[in-house]
Amino acid sequence: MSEKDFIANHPATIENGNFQWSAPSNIALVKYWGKKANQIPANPSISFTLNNCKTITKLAFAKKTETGNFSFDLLFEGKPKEDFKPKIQKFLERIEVYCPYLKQYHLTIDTENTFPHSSGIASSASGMAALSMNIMSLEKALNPEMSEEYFYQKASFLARLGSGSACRSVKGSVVVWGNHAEIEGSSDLFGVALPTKIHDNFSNYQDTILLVDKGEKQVSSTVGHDLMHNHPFAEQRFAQAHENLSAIKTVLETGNLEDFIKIVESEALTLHTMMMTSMPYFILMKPNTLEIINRIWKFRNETNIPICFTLDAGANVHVLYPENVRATVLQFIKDELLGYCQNGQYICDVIGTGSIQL
Ligand code: 2P0
Repeated sequence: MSEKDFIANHPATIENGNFQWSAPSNIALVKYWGKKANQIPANPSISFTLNNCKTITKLAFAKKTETGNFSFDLLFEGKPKEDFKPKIQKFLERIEVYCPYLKQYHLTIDTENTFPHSSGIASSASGMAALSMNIMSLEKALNPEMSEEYFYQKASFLARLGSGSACRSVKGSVVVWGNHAEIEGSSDLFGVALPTKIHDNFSNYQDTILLVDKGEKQVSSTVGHDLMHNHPFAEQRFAQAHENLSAIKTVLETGNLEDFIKIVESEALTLHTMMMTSMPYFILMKPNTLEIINRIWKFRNETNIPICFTLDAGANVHVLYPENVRATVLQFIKDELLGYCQNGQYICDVIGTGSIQL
């Protein structure tokens, strides 16, 4: 598939209607950090799709007479939210060439998250994915012949243009985004479900998100990605991501949790190392992030329970572990880790399957 395959030319034959989709957040195991023009990733990444942290978006559309500009209202939890509008406007402009029919409609986008606003959990992945699913439902209504494969590929393609990681929140439990020599069908343009059988060790894999710092992001992801241009270690990092993706593909097939832990924790620390070694430089962890990591390592050494951590571009910690140790790990988290969380807050999540039409 190339970009041109995603250009739609369907007349806007429907007067009005509405759709509603939920889309989950995702947590990267091999991280996307650095991008080229047009939201093309500098390296391939892979993520677990989450289940409970999600955005629910309703899109209502009504034909209008003036078609020169985009026209939309943006509601967050039912109330107008002006400060979200510029991001949506930019997104619509980016996808205009692929979805020209959108200018024929007035759109009402009504969106909400299942996780607390400003929890430090990025809503851009789930938000852009949920909006893209709705847009594709509209496109499918205009073009009922569309195949299911195309529907999901283009939804992921559009989501990527909104926010890179959003393309991994469309379909599948383990999603790869970015060309990788050993993963058939992988693409820089959209995410694809890892096309191999995942070992049972990863069924219902748990992700408990410890909210260490719920404040505004210190560095936007756009700025962060940008810092990989002219970064002294960029080329080595991009090569390493390809190697780690090869290795984790094998791990996901064989169920080797020891190797899983090594790759996932190393990826998280590498992401943060890139931020510490860029110019300007940033430390995105907080003291409590390090306390939690040390507690996790101590617990793992003492119990041999295969729990590990990963991080996004912030201070919160994602604690990953298999379902069969859930009770023990949750007790450990409550006893030893919640004291390091802001107001003791955490979110229990589990690997999910992607977007759902409601
Ligand atoms: C990831 N992150 O793979 C990496 C790891 C955060 C840490 O993708 O500029 O919001 O919208 O394409 O997707 C966060 O960056 O960036 C991110 P844009 P995005 O999940």
